[in-house]
This record gives sequence, structure tokens and C-alpha cells, in this order.
Amino acid sequence: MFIVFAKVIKKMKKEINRELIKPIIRKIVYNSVVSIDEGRQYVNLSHNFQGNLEFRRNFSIFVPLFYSIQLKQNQKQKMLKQFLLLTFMCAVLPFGKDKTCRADNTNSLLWYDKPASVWLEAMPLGNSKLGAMVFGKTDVEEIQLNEETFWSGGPHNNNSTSSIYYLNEVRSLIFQGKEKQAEDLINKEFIKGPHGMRFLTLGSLKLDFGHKDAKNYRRELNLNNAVSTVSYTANGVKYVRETFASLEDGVIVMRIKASGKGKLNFTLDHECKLKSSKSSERLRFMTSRMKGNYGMLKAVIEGVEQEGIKSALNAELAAKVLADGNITTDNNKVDVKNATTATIIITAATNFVNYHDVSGNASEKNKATLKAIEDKTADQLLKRHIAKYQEQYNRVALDISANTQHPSPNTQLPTDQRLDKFYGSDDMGMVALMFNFGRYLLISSSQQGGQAANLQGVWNDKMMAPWDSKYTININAEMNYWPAEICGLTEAAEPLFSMIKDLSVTGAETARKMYGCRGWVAHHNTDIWRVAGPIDGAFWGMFPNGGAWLTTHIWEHYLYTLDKDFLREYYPILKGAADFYLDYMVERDGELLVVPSVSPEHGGVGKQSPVCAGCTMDNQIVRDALTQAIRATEIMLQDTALADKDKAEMNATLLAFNAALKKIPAMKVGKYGQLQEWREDIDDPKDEHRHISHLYGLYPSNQISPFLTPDLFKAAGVTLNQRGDQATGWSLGWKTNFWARMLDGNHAFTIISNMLRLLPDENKMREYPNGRTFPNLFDAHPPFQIDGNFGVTAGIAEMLMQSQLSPNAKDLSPEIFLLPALPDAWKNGSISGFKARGGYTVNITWKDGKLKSANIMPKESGKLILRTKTPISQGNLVKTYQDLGVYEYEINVTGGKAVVITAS
Ligand code: FUC
Repeated sequence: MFIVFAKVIKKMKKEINRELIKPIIRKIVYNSVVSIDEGRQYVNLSHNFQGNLEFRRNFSIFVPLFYSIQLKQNQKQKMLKQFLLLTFMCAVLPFGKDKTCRADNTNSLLWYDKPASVWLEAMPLGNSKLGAMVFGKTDVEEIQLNEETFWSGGPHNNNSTSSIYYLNEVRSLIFQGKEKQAEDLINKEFIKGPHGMRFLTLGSLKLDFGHKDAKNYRRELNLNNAVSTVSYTANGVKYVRETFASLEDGVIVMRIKASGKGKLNFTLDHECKLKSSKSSERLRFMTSRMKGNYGMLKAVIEGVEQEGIKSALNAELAAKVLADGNITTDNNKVDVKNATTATIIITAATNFVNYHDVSGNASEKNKATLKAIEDKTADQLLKRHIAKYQEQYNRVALDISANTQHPSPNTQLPTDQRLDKFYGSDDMGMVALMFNFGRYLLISSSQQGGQAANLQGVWNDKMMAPWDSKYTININAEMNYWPAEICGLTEAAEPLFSMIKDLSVTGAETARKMYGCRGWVAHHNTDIWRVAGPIDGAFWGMFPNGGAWLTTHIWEHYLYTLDKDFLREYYPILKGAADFYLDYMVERDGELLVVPSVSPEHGGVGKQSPVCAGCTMDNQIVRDALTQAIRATEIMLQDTALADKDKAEMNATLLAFNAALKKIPAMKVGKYGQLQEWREDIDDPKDEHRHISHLYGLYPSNQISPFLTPDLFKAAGVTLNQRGDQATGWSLGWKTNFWARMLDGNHAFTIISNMLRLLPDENKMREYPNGRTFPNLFDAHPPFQIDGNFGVTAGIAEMLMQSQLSPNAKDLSPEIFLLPALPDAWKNGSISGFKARGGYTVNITWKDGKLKSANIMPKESGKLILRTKTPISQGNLVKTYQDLGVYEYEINVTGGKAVVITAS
């Protein structure tokens, strides 16, 4: 089949004519959207086509191919016949007989055969600014909405003004072993509230179609183009609804089409549990190309007060309804009658400008958003959205399969059933789907100029979101961004950087007021108002490392991109995080200790309180904060235009940071062979706590490595085994990365298998105690928390490629490891577009569990240390780690010139 097809393609390359193919596609695919955008061809066949599923999948691959190929007129009939025949054959041949025909859509498509009955079955759409959950109902459709800046409260801070007077007493109590008393004092004098504001919902748009008896139902979310489609037949009419959250234009668009003329009738309404008012009106529009009427539904939703912080935000939601039928707007609703097609354009905004300015105007923002696109057709909006989305999404590709000859039959099931059957199956496409979904979620919830993805990304329907849907920065918010750099979604991380910038300002006040320290600090939590003080109680909140941990993302961004302008811009923030520690740490027996602190949400055996001094995670984060600040300072010093005064200041900084670094306590191995979580050997070997904070040094940091610190590496393995293979969703995400760094692919895969277990809904936890993924593939803590999605996405990448910079390396020469943790179950596959530290782009293919080839593109010239588990034909073999089965090569690379690697 493949050979026949390849031959035809070869022939067609010479002969196909675009003009010929275009009408054919149009004819075959009822109402499909075919567009060409500056040389980029794509086809969206996801709606209005009632064919065999496989046909659609295969067809969507072939059409762009054919479409971009030039044909001569005189060959057209013959070629056309071959084209249709081949496409048909692909559709009817059993899946897997021919890999070429097996489009990889099963790795990028979520689909269901019934509407969502609960929120966690609905399809998430987003463009960072707006989040939407589309239920796909036939009777009354629901689109639940969020706007990223709609939070409770208003500008404020939560810095205690009394803590500074009790700091010494707290420290002295801790050093006397009276941690409980220290905790009580912290709770009384350090943590005064408020404890963070919450992320609010805009409520839902409801579209009453009244289609109670729908047949041939299908809904899907296509990760290849970020479009969700619902189709069904009611009363003999086929209805198709296609929804996307435009990344380019900042709106949500729903296009609705009926197969029968004038058969589309619906009423649009808004419902919200928050206090809101709504209005609707019928307006006239006139553009250069069209004129007519449209309906506008508006809702103004009031923010809420929380913990005495008055609400400073209001949101306005606006839905513009265009239709080719009658539009009326009675009772604050929009009514569409006797139409065939309709388009709803949704926008929302608040008066939020930034964390200390709420002087914006939601209504003006919405007007401007709608005005900017008033000339654009729905087709154009779709085309612009897909182009922007694919520019990011298509940077990376992952293919993994257990068996290319006989793919799992599970691939044919609706996604919830496929997920339910994953455990123990060989459906490795499900893993790829989860990986792609993670990338999709990051693109959809975090874009330049927007807010960082919170605990639920940008999707929350609850009045009281779990943990307020804030930013928990003792692991969760950081985890959200673990896939960003390695998956080439570097600009998706920009909202995180801008949040860190804000925190470096609010956190400087916190450092000064609460502790009398220079630099800046943030504790275990923050929100849209960028509160930096401790919250909830010492058990959680007395964690002065949240800000510094966040800054590692800035340094990492530099390592991945080598962008010196970025580093220059953020240098003061890196330095400020390190400066804080110089003042906050206390010297004890020649060691510098972070005190007071906690190893997140966890205490040791025999302790009544987790409050402590210099726990392992403190030391690891301080070590990173100081090391990255030192390296950044060294890079800044290379600037020949630096004034003498600045140079002198930077040299003094280097001296101070280097001196402090020498006094940071080393990691210790405890009595069970475990890595100690605290300075004292008080770990409980039976403890299965979800936070494994002391392994921060293994991942995301690189202070524990099989090559540089084999004893600590072994101890980390002992700790991981003690903690077990079950956990909350995000903890499983972390464990996937841990086991990848332990170079144990099979164990990492066990963790992924534990994560990919269906939990039908939050209230089914009893029946499904092991459920960690909801039907719509949202991660289950439970409840829903998006960090697990991002954690496992990063973990899958980390199993296939790792890059590190040796903490000891003077130069920043990177170490790239190809296939460090490939599980037996992932026999064959490939990755492309993965980014590695040091400015590298990496493609890898493997076969029968072994590296086959790789293509490594360096940005700059230098020396690369390359590790593999299979001997290769290139580079100088400098070391073999017998016990690990690892080969280490040194390769000199030239910037912009790909290094091709082949297994020897
Ligand atoms: C931390 C975790 C919890 C939860 C919360 C949002 O406090 O310990 O499990 O993820 O953040």
C-alpha cells in the first residue's frame, strides 16, 4: 500500500495542479475549510463530514500533501481516480496494515460519542486570555467561560509588620528544638492574612437548540488545529458546531451550521452564580464587504470581596451573534430563527491593568477587540487562529508505538473509554496523546502578554475553586512550566517571567518589611495581586524559597535560548533572589542555614512541627539561586561597555555569593540509605508523602546525577522507592521526571500508567480510588489541577532526551543524553524539535528499543558532551559508565550546522 502510494505521490509531484484539486476537495468534503496561509497548507476537515472516522483521519493527512503538489491538466482524470481510490483504500483497509495510512490523529484527537454530562467531560479551549469549556450538548449547549484576570479582591499585600520583631525569637526556638513553639509564634506574628484571592468564573453562555433526540452524535477536540467540533442529526437535519479560542484575535468563535436551509433556531442566554446583569440588542453592521444585523448579548459580572479585600474588578462578557436568519433580542437574550448558519463571537475583559492598577475599562477593551476583527469572516478568523496555533504546536512531534504492525484496538475508542482501557494495554498512542494534550493546554492557557497558567490553567467553573486556583509556588506553578522550554514553547513561559518580575517588586517589600532583608522573597503562594507574604499557616506558608525557585526558570530560559538580552533584563531579579538569602540565612557551626523554613508541607519523625532550619530543599534552592546569580554576573561582566563602578559592584557580588555558596550544607545520606530530607536523620521510610521536596536536586535541578554524585543518586533511588508509585496527580507528574532522571524508563512508565487511570468525576473518588485523569484528560489531584498534565508532559520528554549543565563546569558546555530512560514498552518511535540546554534542537529516532539516529542542531559553536545507551559512530568516546550502560562522547559542534548521529 505504502509503495503504491509513494509511487503515485512521486508521479503527482510533477503533475498535480492546485486548481484541479481545490474543487475536488470542496466537493468531497461537505463544507470543509481549506486555506492556504503564506505557503503553509492546512486542512480542517473536522466538521460537517459524516464519513468513516478513519477516512477523515487519513484524508486530513493526504489532502495537504496533494494540495501542495502541482499537476498538469492533461493528467487530471487519471490522477484524480488514483487519488480517490487510494484515499478510499486507506479508509477501508484495516488500521495498521499500512503505517502510512494510519494517520497519527489518534495521538492528537480527543473524541466522544455523547455530550459532556459534567464539567470534567467538557472540552477545554483557550487563548490564555479566555478559557472556555464546551459541553457539546444538543438540547441546551453550555460554554462555561473564564477570563484570566477575573479574580476576587483588589490590589493589596499580606506582609506582616510584626514578624520582624519576632524573627530572632523564632530562630532561637528552632535551634533549641522547640519547633512547635516557633510554629505557633509564626502563625501569630508572621501570618496575618489575607491568604490569597481566588480565580472567578464568568458563568456560562447557554444556547437553547431544543434538540432532545439527537442521533449520529460525535464531539471532538482536535489538537492539531485547536478546534472543537460537535455534530449530530436532529429531526433529519445535520447540525455542526465548530468552536475555537482564537490565539491570534483573542476571541472565542463558534460556527453553527444546519444541513437544511432555515433549520437553525436557537436562543442565546447567559447564566452566572455571581451577581451579574445582562442586556441584549439588535444592531446593524456595515463593513467594506457586508452589511446586516447582528445580536449582541452582554453580561456584566461583579467581582467579589474576599477576606476583607474589597472587590476591585468587574468583568464584561460580550457575545456577538451573526446569522443568515431572523435575529431578535427580547428578554436580554438573542434569538435566532430560520437560519442556516450562525457565528457567535465571544469576548470578555475586566478593568484589570496590572497587580496595582485596576483603572482599565472592560467594555472599551471588548469594543476594541471586536472592532479589530469586524472585517474578518469566520473563515479568516479560523485560518488566523490555526496558523498562530500551529506555529507553536507543530514545533515538536512525538511518535511512540509498542508495535507498528498491530496498533492497539483501543485507538478506535472514544477517549474516555480508551483512557479507561489504557492500564496494562499496549496503546502507547495514549501516552503521545497525553503529551500532545499537555502542550495544547500550555499554548491555550499561557501566551505572551497574558497571565501565567494557574492551578487550573485558565479553566474554573466553581465559585470556590480548589485552593482558590491560585499559584502554589512550592511546586505546582513551577511544574506548569516544566514542559515549556524542552517542548520549544518558550514564549508560553513569558507570563511566568512577567509574574516573577511583579513578585520581585512586591517581594522586595515583603523581604524588607517582614525580615529586614535586601533582595526579594516570595513564600509558598501568590495570586493575581502578587502577594508575597506567607499564607495559610506556618506548616505550608513558612517557605521562603518560592521566589528563588521561580527564578530558576529565568536562568533555564537563558540556558535553552542563550538570549543575552533576556538575561540582562532579568539579571537584577536573579541577583535579588540571591541577595535575599545572604541576609536571611543564619550561620551555625560554619554553615549557612535558611531559617525559619519548612520542607514543603512535611515534617520529620519525632517532630511536632515541620518548621525547621536548613532542610535539604532550602540548601538545594539556595545553591541554585547563588550559582545562577554567579554565572549570570560573570556573563554580565563580559560586557566591555560596563562602567568601572558597575564592574566593581559585580565583582563584590561575586565574592559575596561565592563565599556564601561554600557554606551551604551538603546533601546527606541517612540511616536507611535514603537522601535526608532534613539536616537531622529523621525520615520515615514508610512515609509516602506526595511532596518529595529534597529530590528537587534530582529534578528539576541537576545537583544529583549518576555521573557526578553517584552516592546521592543511589540515595535518591532509595527515597523514591520508599515513597512508592502512587500519589496525587501532580506528584505522579514529578515522579515521572524523577524516574526519568534515575535513567529508569520502565519505572517512569509505571508512574505514567498510574496517572493514566480514569476518574469519571470528582464525586466518584470512592469508586475510582486510583483515578488520576478525568474523561477530558484533565489531571486529577483529585480535584482537577492542571500541574499534573504539565508534569507528565515534561516527564515524557525527559524520558526521551535530557540535557544538563554540569554544576561543576566552568564553561557552560551542555550534556545531552539521547534516550536516557526509554521503557521497554516504547519499542519504536521518534521525536523532533525537542530543545536542549545550550541552544540545541534535537531529533531522535529509535527502533526495537535502541537508538537508530539523531540530528542535533546547535545554535552556537562549542563542545558538546553526548551520552547514549547505544554506541554511536560519531564523536570521541571519552568515557563508558559500565554499571549504567552509558557511553559518553565529546563532539565539537559548529553553530547552525547539524550533527548527524547514527548507531554504530
Ligand atoms: C500544595 C499541595 C497540594 C495541592 C496544593 C494546590 O499545597 O500539597 O497537594 O496541590 O498545593
